[in-house]
Amino acid sequence: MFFGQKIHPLNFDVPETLTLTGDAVELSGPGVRLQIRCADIADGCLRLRFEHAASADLRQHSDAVLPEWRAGQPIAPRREADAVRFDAATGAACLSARQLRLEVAGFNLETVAAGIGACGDALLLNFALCGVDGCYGFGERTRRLNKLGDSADMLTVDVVAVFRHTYARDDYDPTYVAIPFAILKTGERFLGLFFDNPGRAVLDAGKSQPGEFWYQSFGGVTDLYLLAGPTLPEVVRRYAALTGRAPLPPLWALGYHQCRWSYRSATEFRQLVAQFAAADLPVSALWYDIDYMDGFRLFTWSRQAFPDPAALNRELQAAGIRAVAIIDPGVKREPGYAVYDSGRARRAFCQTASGREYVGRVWPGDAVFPDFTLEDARAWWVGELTDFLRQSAVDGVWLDMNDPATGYSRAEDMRFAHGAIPHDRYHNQYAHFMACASRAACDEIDPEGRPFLLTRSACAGTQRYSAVWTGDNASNWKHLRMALPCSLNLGLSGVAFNGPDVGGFMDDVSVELLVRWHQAGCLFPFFRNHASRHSRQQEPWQFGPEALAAIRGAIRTRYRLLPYLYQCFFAHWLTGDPLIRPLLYHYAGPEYVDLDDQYLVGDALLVAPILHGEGLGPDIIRRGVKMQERSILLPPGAWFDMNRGHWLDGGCAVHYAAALDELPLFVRDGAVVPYYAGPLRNSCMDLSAVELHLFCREQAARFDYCLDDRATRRYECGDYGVAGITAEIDGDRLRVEIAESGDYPRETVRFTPVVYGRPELRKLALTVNGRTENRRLHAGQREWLCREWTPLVPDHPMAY
Ligand code: MIG
Repeated sequence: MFFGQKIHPLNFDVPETLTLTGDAVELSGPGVRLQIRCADIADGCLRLRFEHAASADLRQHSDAVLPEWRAGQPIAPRREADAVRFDAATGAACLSARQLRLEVAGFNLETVAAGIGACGDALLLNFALCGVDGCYGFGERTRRLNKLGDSADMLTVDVVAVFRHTYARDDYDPTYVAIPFAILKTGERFLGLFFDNPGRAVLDAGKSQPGEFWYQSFGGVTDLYLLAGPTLPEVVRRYAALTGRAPLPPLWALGYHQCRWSYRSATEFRQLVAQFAAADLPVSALWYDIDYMDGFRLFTWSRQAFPDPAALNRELQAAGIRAVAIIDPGVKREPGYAVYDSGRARRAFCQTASGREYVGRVWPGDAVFPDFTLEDARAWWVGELTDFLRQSAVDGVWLDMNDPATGYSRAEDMRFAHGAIPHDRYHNQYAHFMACASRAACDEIDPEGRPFLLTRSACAGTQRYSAVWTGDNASNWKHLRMALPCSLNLGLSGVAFNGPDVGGFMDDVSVELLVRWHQAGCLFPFFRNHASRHSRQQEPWQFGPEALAAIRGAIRTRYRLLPYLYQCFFAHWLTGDPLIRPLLYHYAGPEYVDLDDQYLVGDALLVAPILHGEGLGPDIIRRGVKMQERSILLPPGAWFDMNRGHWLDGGCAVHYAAALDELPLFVRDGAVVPYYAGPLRNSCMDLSAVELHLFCREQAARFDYCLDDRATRRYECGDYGVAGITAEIDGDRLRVEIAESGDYPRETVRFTPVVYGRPELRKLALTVNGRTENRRLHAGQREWLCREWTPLVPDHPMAY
């Protein structure tokens, strides 16, 4: 089968009769015997299970859903004339031989005529898209945010390898990630459809047949989870509860990352440290791409280039910089190479149907692949990876080529469980189980700490183990533009911790593109500059002082806002809300349905990056400075413009011109933005003192600030507190209330209010927790983007 091909609906057999057998409903006819069961999973979550009764393997091989939700409460079908109903508190499913009707939280969905069918082990569900005006999710995708009129092939692939001449386009499909999750929108009601089947599947939202949503799985069990809204956040939160949320990352992982394929020697790493310092740029991690290895042998180092990796990495750590190393799954097939020998002895590698070790051809040449679905193979991997990380003092793990890329060999011959399970059952989950085992290795090394892992391929649920980057993009404006909807949809699909290669991976970046990409991405959850070995160097200082200054503004802004980003991660862990969000996450109206060239970070910041340059879009000259112009939709309410330092009225679209060093960034009236005002020294940050930037024009500002040790995983057991912050301007007085609650020592963070209020309030008296402070607020200087702003700051540091 080629990419993009589907099974023609006319090739599906349609059931003709319905029978009831215990908890199951059987739909049958010539060529089709489907068993359907329904279960109540949780409040707002209902599951329909579709099994082919004649299939040889009736197990659900997916690891997407958290174990605690897998069983569910079976719902007994109730007969109703020629149909049956499954009724639950969340909603109902009504099934006849030829039709399925769903009613969940005010959202109705039904299959079209001949909309349920089977073609061998393939399953078809075709729904009518009556009144549906938006579709979101789909995991990591190209093209636009709204997937209505689009389709997605759920198959994980090494994109550049399979689209060798077309990788630079903005419409390739499939991608590295397969998450069969769709969120339908009708007016202001949303419904989530999660088709839990780890095998290849197609989701087509009206591309092949306008007005119809097609789901086709090519084999295996499909669990359709219906996730109630009615709002978009409710759907997203329910999906995240079902498949898991990202654990809190270490603080350093939230900083700026510098990568290239490859920095080739210890000398080069030391030079980078010096270059970052000379450029006055903080950096949190430097990355080892494949050339650190000895002949691409996993868990080895090229000793000429890196004589003492552990010493080098400790040296980096002392400078506040962490080291992340790439780990590919392919193990060089070389008798005598210890990793191969020990894996072979443990029978840890994937096999062909007849029981041979499956051989692919990737970086090390002929290579075998760990079967991460086997507990014993995972245990072997944990041992090998643990030793490697320990001995080399590496801090983070970068999982690549796990789509899995097998190079010369066709992947279908790679089978699992010693050849017993066909490739398709675990193809899309290969990276998932690799990430699971790799995280276990990190846990082994530091059971109390927080690991950092990044993976290229992923499926539903992988967010529990690893962050995801969106793979090999290209240095062109289309790919910068596409990075927004791609990361936004990935976030709506449970993978909150994600981001693109900043600057673009393939091809040569230009000055403007590099600057604009840093600005667009500096508030993404994951922020890493990375380029291919064939591309020109694209470190921030490669293009002269003007570009460097602009990039510095973006990078430093990220570090200033790191406490806010950290709070967004905390909120994600608590609720499932993504970090970066399309505007329709919080604002209702038709103008937001397709809006994907601007985004929100949390609910307070609005980023509308410049996504064009070099004559490709409107540019103007103002006061002798070249600027790029774009239109920005500001939702209702007042927004503080961080470039110009004044309030704008929302509820309209504005034309905005931004010089090369400007990122259009706005803060909502009523927001509290935690800000780090201390010295910037790579990833060394003392967050025991944080400024609370209070944006109070008309609105009182509120925020729940989570307090924890920011380093261990004790928060998972409830060891964290919440500082409930409110701020209000009342006449000539600023009243701030900070009330701490929860299971954490009090007053471990010193908060200092900084006010962005109405300009007429030059001097405010300050009341904190009912106590009048004799400090007054004066105009002060704060660094935002490339500017210094003058909000009202206390005359000297304060505690409350
Ligand atoms: O065949 O390790 O997506 O980030 O630099 C290419 C080399 C293998 C693909 C990854 C890319 C990485 C590159 N890898």
